[in-house]
Amino acid sequence: SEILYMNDEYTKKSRLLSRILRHRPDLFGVALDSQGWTDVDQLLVNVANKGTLISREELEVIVAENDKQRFIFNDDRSRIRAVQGHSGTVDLKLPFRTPPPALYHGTVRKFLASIQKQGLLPGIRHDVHLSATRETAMAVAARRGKPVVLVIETHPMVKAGLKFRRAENGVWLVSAVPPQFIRFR
Ligand code: HQG
Repeated sequence: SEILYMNDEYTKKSRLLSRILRHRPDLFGVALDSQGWTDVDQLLVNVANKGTLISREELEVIVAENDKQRFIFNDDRSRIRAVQGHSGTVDLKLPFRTPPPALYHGTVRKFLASIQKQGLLPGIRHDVHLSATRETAMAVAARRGKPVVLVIETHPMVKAGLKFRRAENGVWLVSAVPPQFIRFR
C-alpha cells in the first residue's frame, strides 16, 4: 500500500541519516561541528547529490516519527544531529547525571565470557549504551539473537568515579562498565 511504501522509504532514509550523522559524514561531504551538529539545508543538498532526495517535510517526519528518536533539531531547526550512537570524535556536551540504581544492558550469550572478563566496552561507539528498562534492553539484544539482560549496579560505579550521561532519547551512556558492577544472574 501507499502508506507501507512510505514507511519503508522513511526507514531507508532514516538509516542513511544515521550512517551520515553518526559514522561517516565524510562520505557525503558533510561537516559535523565538534558537538555533532550540521546545517540541515546543506545536509539535504549533499544527500541529494549522492542520489537520495529527502525533502524538508520528509525530514521533519523522519525526525518526529523515528522509533528511537535518533535525531534532534536545534532550537531554530536550522541544524540537526544524531542523539547518540556516534563513532567519530564528537562531544555531545551532555551533562553528567545521577542514574537510577539499576540500568540494563541487553546482549547475547556468545559475548558473556568476554564481558565477564573485560566488562562492557564501547566497541566502535563512544560509550556503552545502557537502557532504563529491562524491556528496552531485551529489544536491543533481540537484534542479535536470544536476549540476555545484564543488570548494572550504578551507584557503586558512581562512588568509583564513573560518570553517566543520558541522551535525549533516554539511552544512558557511560565510557565502560567494569565487570564487578555487572550482575550476571
Ligand atoms: C557487546 C541500537 C564482548 C554488547 C540499540 C553488544 C542500542 C561485548 C555489542 C544501541 C563487550 C556492541 C547500542 C565485551 C560489550 N566483549 N562483547 N567486553 N562489551 N559487548 O551495537 O548496546 O538502532 O555497539 O553487549 O537499540 O547492542 O543504532 O551496542 O552486543 O540502543 O539507534 O558488543 O544501538 O540503536 O554492539 O546497541 P553495539 P548495543 P540504533
